[in-house]
Amino acid sequence: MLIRNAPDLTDNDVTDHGLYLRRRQVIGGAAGLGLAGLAGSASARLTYSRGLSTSEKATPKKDVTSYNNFYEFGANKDDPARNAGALKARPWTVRVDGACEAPATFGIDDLIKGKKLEERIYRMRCVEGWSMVIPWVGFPLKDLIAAVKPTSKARFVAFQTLMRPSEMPGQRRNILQWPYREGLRIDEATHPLTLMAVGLYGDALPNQNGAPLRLVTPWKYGFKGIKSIVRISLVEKMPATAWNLSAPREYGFYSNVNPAVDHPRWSQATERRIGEFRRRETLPFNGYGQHVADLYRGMDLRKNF
Ligand SMILES: Nc1nc2c(c(=O)[nH]1)N[C@H]1C(S)=C(S)[C@@H](COP(=O)(O)O)O[C@H]1N2
Ligand SMILES: [Mo]
Repeated sequence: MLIRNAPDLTDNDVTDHGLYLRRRQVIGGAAGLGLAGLAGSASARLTYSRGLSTSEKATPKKDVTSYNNFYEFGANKDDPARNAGALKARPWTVRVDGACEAPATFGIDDLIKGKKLEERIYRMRCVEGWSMVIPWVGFPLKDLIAAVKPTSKARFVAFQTLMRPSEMPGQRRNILQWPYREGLRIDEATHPLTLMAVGLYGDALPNQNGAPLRLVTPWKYGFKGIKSIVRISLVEKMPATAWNLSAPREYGFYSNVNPAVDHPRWSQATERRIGEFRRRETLPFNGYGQHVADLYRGMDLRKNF
């Protein structure tokens, strides 16, 4: 899986000691802010693998937490940071159901407890043509899917965001069909790169970034990374997704980053890395092709955009 000569990936999965200590300090400090769920009683065993992380410079935390897309809180980039304080991210439950033998409703802190959290520094490419490098903390989605024992009918995974217009002003307007929905094929969902993020820069996720739990699929456009998830369903048929329902010609189900397939209204060949002046070239699968290209072997990626 890991390619040794990949320039931006480390070639092993061992814990980086400096990082391990630094993160333990950060998490220890965070515990007092009500983030005990991230630390847990087994904090001594927390390891932050860097095996799948990029070594590119992370985008400053200030930008990651103030330049956001989260339409439930408004359509401008600064709306989420301004309005998401109203969201109550505790208590919080996540229902995992559908084609599985052991459907369950997890309290968010129980879900996080006992998970080996990892730091994953991933590139994120928004379909609008900008990008960031974000140090997430989370666990592989495949671990959660395995816990509910999927049946052979589980061919896709459908995700839903919280529906709570009282705390999410954007949901009082029909900008999208609420709740926000996303989906993955089961092999995409169980791919080692696919992360359930619960933290950012070593702290619990800020509300504007999708607290308390959001999806991260770094080889796909950012909108696949659905925020503030309350339901994950294993399903037989390809599920509906919010952006595809809204503009099917512009946003397909797969939404893999692809510089060769333009958005109907703009080119996808280049991107603006937040904090940089000159645009850079966009890479196929956002630079993760050596990990994920096999998932799409034989598929026409123009048709399946
Ligand atoms: N529920 C929900 N999830 C969402 C969105 C949204 O509007 N609502 N926007 C998406 C888009 S377009 C992007 S680019 C990323 C942005 O994530 P960030 O703000 O944490 O960088 O979140 C995605 N997840
Ligand atoms: Mo986006």
